[in-house]
Amino acid sequence: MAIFHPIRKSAPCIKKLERPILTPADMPYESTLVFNAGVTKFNGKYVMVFRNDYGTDEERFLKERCFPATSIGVAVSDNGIDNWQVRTTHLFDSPVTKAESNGWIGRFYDPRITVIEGKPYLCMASDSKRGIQGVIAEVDDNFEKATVLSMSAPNNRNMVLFPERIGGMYMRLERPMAMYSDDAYCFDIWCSKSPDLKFWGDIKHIQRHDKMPFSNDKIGPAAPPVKTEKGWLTTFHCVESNPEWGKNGWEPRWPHRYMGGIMLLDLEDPSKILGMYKQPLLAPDMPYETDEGFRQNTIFPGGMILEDDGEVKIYYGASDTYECVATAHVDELLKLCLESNN
Ligand code: BMA
Repeated sequence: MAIFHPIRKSAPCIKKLERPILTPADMPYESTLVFNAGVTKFNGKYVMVFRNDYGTDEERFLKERCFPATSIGVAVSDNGIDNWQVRTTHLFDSPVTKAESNGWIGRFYDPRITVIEGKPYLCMASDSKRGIQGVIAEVDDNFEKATVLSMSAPNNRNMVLFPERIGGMYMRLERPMAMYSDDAYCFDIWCSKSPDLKFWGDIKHIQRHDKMPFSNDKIGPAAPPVKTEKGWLTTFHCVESNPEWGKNGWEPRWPHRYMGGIMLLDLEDPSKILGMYKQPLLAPDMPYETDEGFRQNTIFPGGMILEDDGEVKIYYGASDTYECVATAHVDELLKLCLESNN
């Protein structure tokens, strides 16, 4: 096991399970990596929409250096923890056709789910030779068919929708990738508004990637925000890079550690941060996060559910290989965000 310094640990209030909750071995179809899922509670069931990369394995990947195909799969569970029933059909498979994507050919990945006014929507990233766009799609109530509503301009990889309109407008967090900033690149978190989920504007800057206390590289929105009395509780991912971190998974070099952070945004104006935990909420510290899989030390949260009893389930991809869940009480998470000496 590679030990990275400084050592980072998940917040003390976080409970993780012994093993991931969904893996490539659980798939009824070809699968190499199952990760970066969105999860919601819908009509009494937990619905997970996940990324499935397939068409290679470790040996082939080392020669060809690519994942030829990605599909977006669906799994359903009664308790959000185990017994996930994986559907045999996908919402999307690559290459995504022109008809499915308003003229796009490529792949969709990293889905997040938000239910707004009783209707589920997906945010995804899409790749092509002309850049990365953020995709918003509506999904039918059975999670059998998704239809693209809008796509952002390149390059914008991480978008999440708020679960209700704020001041009459739909809102999203997003992470455009600016190339001509005063830094070599500028991967910050922004937020914008829309009257109809298609036209987006009134963009406001939220958080700089280069002002993070425990990372020094990109940041981006993670799971869709959850409403609490104190504000919008929301996770983000952040990347710590160090050229000395060499082999860290299948590739000869992967000098990065991805972690999950948590912050609280103002209920009426979510472009205002009310508080942020100054340490990682989720750091890679379980063997399946540090010692197994494609890209080790990679935590990528995509789903967060607040239960009636105050338990928060946080779903995240680990090692770009598995889907996992961690839990914490909402009061503890709020305390992390609001207590200044963290
Ligand atoms: C990001 C995305 C994610 C992935 C992460 C770590 O840029 O591609 O899907 O989890 O890198 O590999």
